[in-house]
Amino acid sequence: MNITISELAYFGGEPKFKEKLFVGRPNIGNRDRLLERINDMLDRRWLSNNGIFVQEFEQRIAEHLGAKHCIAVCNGTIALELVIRALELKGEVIIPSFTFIATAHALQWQEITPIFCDIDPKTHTINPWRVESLITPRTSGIMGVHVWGQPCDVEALTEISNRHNLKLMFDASHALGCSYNGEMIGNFGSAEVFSFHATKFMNTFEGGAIVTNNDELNQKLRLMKNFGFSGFDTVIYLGTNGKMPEISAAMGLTSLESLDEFIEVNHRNYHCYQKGLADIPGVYLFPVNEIEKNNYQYIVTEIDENKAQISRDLLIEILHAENVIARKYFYPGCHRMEPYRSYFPNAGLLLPETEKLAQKILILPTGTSISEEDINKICQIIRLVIANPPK
Ligand code: T4K
Repeated sequence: MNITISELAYFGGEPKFKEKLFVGRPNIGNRDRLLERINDMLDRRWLSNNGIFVQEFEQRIAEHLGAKHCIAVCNGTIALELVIRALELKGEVIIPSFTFIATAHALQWQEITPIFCDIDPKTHTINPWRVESLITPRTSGIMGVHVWGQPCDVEALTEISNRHNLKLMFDASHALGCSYNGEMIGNFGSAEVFSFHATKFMNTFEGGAIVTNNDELNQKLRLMKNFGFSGFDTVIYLGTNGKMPEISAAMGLTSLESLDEFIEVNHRNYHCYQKGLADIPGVYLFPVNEIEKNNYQYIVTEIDENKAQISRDLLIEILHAENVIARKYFYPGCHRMEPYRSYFPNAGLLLPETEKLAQKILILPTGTSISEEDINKICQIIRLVIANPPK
């Protein structure tokens, strides 16, 4: 691609991509296997309520993570709500503000106040040293988020929660297939929650799972996700409908069969971006710690406006005009979204790193729908724009 700045779509040229390139385009496994499973499901007329696909899916996830129990549910948000309730969290729970809004809403939905903690700018995850200063007599727990699959400082958070007698859980929505100190995410805190939403690198259309090594919690969660039923006519616990349908588990089993391939493609794409973005002033690719296992599902960059001499927002507009639908996850931070913005209008004062990162973050497309050629073109566009910053 040999073009000048004036040929970019933002300045009146043709978009360099005919089709939109999305962050979070679903990865699809083997279609024939999926359709076979769907036909089997239809033949058996078993569509939900702990069918054989859900049971097999739970077993495969638990095996993959080396954990005792996996409880499959209908989405990641319900999974968070169930764990919060099963752990009997109340009062206040400390979470990062730099996360998808579901992390905060899952608490507030149950009238528990999310207390927003700042992040460590090097890892984008909750800063354990800031957590401690936010603990009050109303605090009942801490929820870390392994954002981008980058593990929290699990050791420090475990130590703090033990010392203050607080419950610890993790929102691991991004972290399937990632490890911390060589152990798979899924094995930390009282429980960890995964999302298998369509936009996650492994999807079940909609879906989620709770993974725990705690037998009692497992039993409780299994009751809670099915209205508290313990038999045909017996309800022994308060519950909701959190069940994963069979069609989602069919997709999940099929996706799991291609998991290694999805990760390999994401890995290849990450290295392609690494090369393509190298030495562009003001563009920083968030590094993946390659000593651990990773899923590489988000291409995370930070744009330093001073060095790049263009605002992150203008760069996004230019990319969108080219049909590269880059995203600003998780701008502007939960504390600046309702209802939290109204509850805590000055929360930003205690969240300087979150505020800074939210202004710089830019997520680029990856996954099996993106080719190396696409990535090279995206990087060339960014390089061209930054070499010729629009006034
Ligand atoms: N905790 C964390 C840390 C999370 O990131 C999430 C979800 C949750 C909890 C809750 O888990 P779930 O209850 O969702 O299981 C998307 C996803 O909807 C959300 O699941 C995800 N995090 C979040 C990071 O991203 P949006 O509002 O950005 O979605 P949307 O509709 O803009 O789609 C994202 C992109 O994907 C678009 O550019 C288009 C593309 N897309 C989307 C869908 C649904 C496709 O190409 N095909 C599709 O089928 O939230």
